[in-house]
Amino acid sequence: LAASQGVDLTPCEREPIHIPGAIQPHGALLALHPTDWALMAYSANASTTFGIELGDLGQRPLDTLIGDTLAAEIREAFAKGELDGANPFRTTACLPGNGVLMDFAVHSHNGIIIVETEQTTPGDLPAALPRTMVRLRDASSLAELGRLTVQSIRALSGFERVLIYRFDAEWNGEAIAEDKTPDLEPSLLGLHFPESDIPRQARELYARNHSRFVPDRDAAPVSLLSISADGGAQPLDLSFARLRALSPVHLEYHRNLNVNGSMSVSVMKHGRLWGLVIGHHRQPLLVPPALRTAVTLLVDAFAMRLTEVETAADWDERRDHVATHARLLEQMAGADDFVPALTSGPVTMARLFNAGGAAVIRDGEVRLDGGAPPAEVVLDIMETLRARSKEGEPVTTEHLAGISSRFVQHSGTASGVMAVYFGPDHRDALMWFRPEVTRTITWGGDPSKPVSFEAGQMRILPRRSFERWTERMRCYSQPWSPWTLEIAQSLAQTIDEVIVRHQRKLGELSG
Ligand code: BLA
Repeated sequence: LAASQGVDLTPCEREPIHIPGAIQPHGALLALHPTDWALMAYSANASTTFGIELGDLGQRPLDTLIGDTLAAEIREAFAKGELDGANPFRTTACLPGNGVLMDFAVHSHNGIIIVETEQTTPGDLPAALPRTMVRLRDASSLAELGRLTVQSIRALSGFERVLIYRFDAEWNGEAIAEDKTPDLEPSLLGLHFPESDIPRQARELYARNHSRFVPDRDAAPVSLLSISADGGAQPLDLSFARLRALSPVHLEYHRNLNVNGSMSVSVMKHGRLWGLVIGHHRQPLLVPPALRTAVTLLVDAFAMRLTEVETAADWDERRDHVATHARLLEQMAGADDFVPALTSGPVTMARLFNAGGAAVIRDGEVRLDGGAPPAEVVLDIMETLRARSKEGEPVTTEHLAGISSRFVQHSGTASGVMAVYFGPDHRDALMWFRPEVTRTITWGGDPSKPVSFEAGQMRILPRRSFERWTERMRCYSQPWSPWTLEIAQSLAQTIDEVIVRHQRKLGELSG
């Protein structure tokens, strides 16, 4: 799981996707020098777009290409420092050469002004947008927020499928919300994909530039031509260019997925890439510029509500756990012996922490509750973990097999373990076990045949991805949130106090 944190880059991570030397053909690009506004580079389709002879392009000042007014606006925006790549200058204007209405996005990056333009039609933001925003504002859970987001973005954009893809701590991903046309099979909801499907440099770029639209996967990219004296020694950095041609490797992935038109819009939370809203279309799909803006606004609205609904969900889960914890304390208070009180009362400790099972170890004796390895293995795990813990500090692991390979065979019940210690010299313990994560995935069909897709290309790559993900996640459990440890420790502390009180009572009796 640590592969992505190392310094070694995989071939996928090595592709310099920010300098492809080409753009997608549904627009044209001009790169200008900010001091004299001279043209440094242009896309090979620029002469057609601007209605100007190719040979003349380099000689023409910006004003004659895009009009005096727009050129002046861009210069002013640049002077005010308002050509930020993440928040480009946007406008529509008719080209002086041919009168065609164009959408413009202009930004400056690494000291170069990049003007991108594509044909558009007059129109306002979609009328449905305000109502959708209100619905998103009122959503009370991640599930509801996600569902509303994918539904409204699909309705707005026309994609056949819209997904919310959430990254985990290791950058694997899961499709947590989906809206799709009924004849698009299979559903990808709940499927997991490995970290490598969206390599590191892509994630880093997506954290800075928040959207990508590919209207036509198979459209031949248009080369960038340089007219600077040095022949363009530096390839033009398209990190923030909306027309950037996407990686051919990734386009191949989409070919295998039977996806043609696509989009991905970044969901940012606390400055970090939390996930993507992904759009799929089997045919080419050109989402007009104004609708693209609407889509990105909705994704931003989703992102702004995220922290709130996730925090609320976290609190709900915590509250349930606090209630269970309280029940366990009550059961212990009413019992002579706390071990059965924890493991065989109406509520047992395995109910906590989405664990498959739990155990109490006291004086070398093991009491199991739910799905757990055999008692002697539980003792072995306890000793192994204690050897790694300082002064009886609690231990959690989501990958017990990584601590010792002899536990691999128990990953079905104990891929992850939490142990909190109590008693004299911390020799006793409460333990919780979590199974291997792949077994806890909900699949529509037979879990042993997780992707029973029919023949055909579409079905193959996600399945391989899933298999790679499964391989990576072998012997891993879900990670333990910090608050689970707090509750477990509080339980162990109570037991310590109970024991101490009991011993004091015994002392009083004998004294
Ligand atoms: C990029 N990979 C991406 C992107 C997505 C995925 C969403 C963002 C680009 C976009 O907007 O389409 C992956 N797409 C998915 C997944 C689903 C989906 C998981 O629809 C599931 C629902 N990809 C690989 C391998 C390599 C790879 C093995 O699977 C490398 C050899 C590369 N993926 C790769 C690269 C990019 C990418 C290089 C960057 C594309 C770019 O922005 O230029």
